[in-house]
Amino acid sequence: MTATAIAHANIALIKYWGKRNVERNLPAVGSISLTLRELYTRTSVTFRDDLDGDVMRLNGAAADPRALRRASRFLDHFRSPAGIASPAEIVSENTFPTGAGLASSASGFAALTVAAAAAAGLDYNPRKLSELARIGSGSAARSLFGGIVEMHLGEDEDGADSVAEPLYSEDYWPLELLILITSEAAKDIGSTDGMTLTAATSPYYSAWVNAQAHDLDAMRAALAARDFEKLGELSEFSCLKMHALAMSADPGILYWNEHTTALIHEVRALRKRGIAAYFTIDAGPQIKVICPPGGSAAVEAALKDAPGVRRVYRTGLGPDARIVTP
Ligand code: 2P0
Repeated sequence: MTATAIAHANIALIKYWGKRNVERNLPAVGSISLTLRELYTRTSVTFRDDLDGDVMRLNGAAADPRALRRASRFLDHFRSPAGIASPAEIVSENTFPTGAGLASSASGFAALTVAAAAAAGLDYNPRKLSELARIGSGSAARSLFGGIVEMHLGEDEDGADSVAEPLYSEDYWPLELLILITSEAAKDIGSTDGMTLTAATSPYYSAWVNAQAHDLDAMRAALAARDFEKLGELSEFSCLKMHALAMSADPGILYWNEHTTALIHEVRALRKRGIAAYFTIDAGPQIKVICPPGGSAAVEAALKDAPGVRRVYRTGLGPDARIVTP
């Protein structure tokens, strides 16, 4: 009753922000993302009768009580169909900082899903695993799949069709990404709380939700044509729109620091000099730069010493989540 899984982080080009059902964690909008090779979570789950309750180690230390409670509740979705009453030991490691806008909940819940299902002896297909991962964290549904992935909004009240689907494998278009870390501090307001506040208070929320189908169509067309400029323009548009939406909540949510803003200008200045690069930003202050195949070395050289850049990750597109030997 033990299994170990790896799942890769992902970065959305067309962003998810907002839930249509908070309890079931159903998104209010679809999204499209890239799965990242170098950033991943490795998680082991062991169901053990000798434990008094669930225990979890995260990056070598006992997980904080909130993270443990969230993981515990999530594991009930596997214990219950498998008829397992035993507590679980969870051991999880990330190759990157946790909780700082680097999609740790995406790879974390995806890896936990794959490991927990295998440890519980549940033979679920990837679609079902994606549905379960979504209950843990919306973006985790996308981390089940490698390459380029679409998360569907879905229509079912129970969320059975709010699942991700692979659009293209990682070989289709070997895009490269740079992740420029400007702060390793955990963020003040998490994505879930940020989305709930935004939906409840932003005057722009319905406009955001209503425009998403159009943005998804446009991104699918850019991907089908391997049109890098269009992909980049749409990514910046969706990113800035999402952050403008969050800023329009009451009180406004601002995930950026001064370096984030400066780096937006730097990326746009690079383009004026003929270097292909577009930014996107998630619920944190890090800048992610999308580069065409073979293009990330020049962008890294140009940006790695910019003020406020503490660390740089460079990555291509990664594979599906999977079971590994411990
Ligand atoms: C995304 N983000 O599409 C968007 C853009 C952050 C900004 O999905 O509440 O951790 O667990 O479903 O998936 C981060 O939010 O939120 C996220 P929950 P999640 O990648």
